[in-house]
Amino acid sequence: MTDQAPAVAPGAYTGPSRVLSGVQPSGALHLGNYLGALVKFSRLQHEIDTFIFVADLHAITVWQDPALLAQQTREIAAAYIASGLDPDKATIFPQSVREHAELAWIFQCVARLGWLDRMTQFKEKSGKHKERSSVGLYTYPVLQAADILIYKATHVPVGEDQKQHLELTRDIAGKFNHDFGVPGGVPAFFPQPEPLIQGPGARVMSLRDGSAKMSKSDPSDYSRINLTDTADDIAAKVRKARTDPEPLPETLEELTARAEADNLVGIFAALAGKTKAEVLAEYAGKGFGTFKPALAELAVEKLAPVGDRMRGLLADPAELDKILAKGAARASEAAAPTLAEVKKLVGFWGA
Ligand code: AQP
Repeated sequence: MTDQAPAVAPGAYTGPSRVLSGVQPSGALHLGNYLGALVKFSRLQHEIDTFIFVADLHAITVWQDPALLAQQTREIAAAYIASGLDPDKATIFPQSVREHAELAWIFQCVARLGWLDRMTQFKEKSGKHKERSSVGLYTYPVLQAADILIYKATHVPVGEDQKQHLELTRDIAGKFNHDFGVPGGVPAFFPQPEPLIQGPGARVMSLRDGSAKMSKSDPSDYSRINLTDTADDIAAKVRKARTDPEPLPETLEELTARAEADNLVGIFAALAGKTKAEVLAEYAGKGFGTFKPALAELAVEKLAPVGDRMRGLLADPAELDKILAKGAARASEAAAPTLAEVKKLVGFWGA
């Protein structure tokens, strides 16, 4: 047993590849969630066994109205399906299947306080009133490690803001393998999951401030494009997005120095399935008077059908509940053997 994250795991992980990720049911989904997470999920389901959950356990780290939480959970499930996840292919489920929380407790005893102290998201989210934050908000990355490792997931598609938490998951996996694995054991018990953070949609910034990430909790609705926004809302938000008076530059280097312009070009690129360089090749020298309407048109073309599909799915909550219940049963079935093995490795009575 050590207090440090071991530099190397005892052996390579040789199990099958599996994808896991999730989104919190804590408010309307926005373009950042869509590009940073949702579109990646539906792409991956065709390549790897995919588990995607609605993070209701994470959501309650801050206050959620109990009268709304179940409906918010259905909304995220609807957004998954509307953006292309197929419930017959991927497992779509609520995070509150019991194995996640049970493994999270064991991981709380593996993770070190010093590791959590370094998490920047807690510092950002707790702000100046850290002593009034829930303990769950502080330990949430440990639960996230359990979410991932209970399925021995090897790949985690997330936005860039989650990179540090993924590193913590890798540290927890490494330390568990070291402390409880078969001595010198090959293969390793848990994999060291890889974050899948690529493309121009990995970090979508606020439309009002190019230095802040687009976020559900930003008080200004004009800072984000919601998946349920109408075509008129989307056009108005793009038109009002903060920019500078210069035309778009020729090179990526010049673009990087202009946060707001960089963000809009990145959004265009992600929606169009192009690189930022390709977008600049088309729009360099043109002003925002030309670029913004083109971006608004593209955003409406890509997002309006997702919003329409979401509304259609939400009109039949019983069907969404059926999908979530089936997913929960499938998830539990996949998680139970890992939890049983973990209990045995830790040495619990009766395991
Ligand atoms: N701005 C973003 N750009 C790219 N990806 C993003 N994600 C979130 N914001 C951006 C990715 O979306 C997934 C789900 O996030 P979440 O709902 O679990 O929580 P979050 O990251 O806390 O989302 P928000 O919008 O920022 O919520 P609040 O305001 O409540 O904190 C993750 O993969 C995340 O990386």
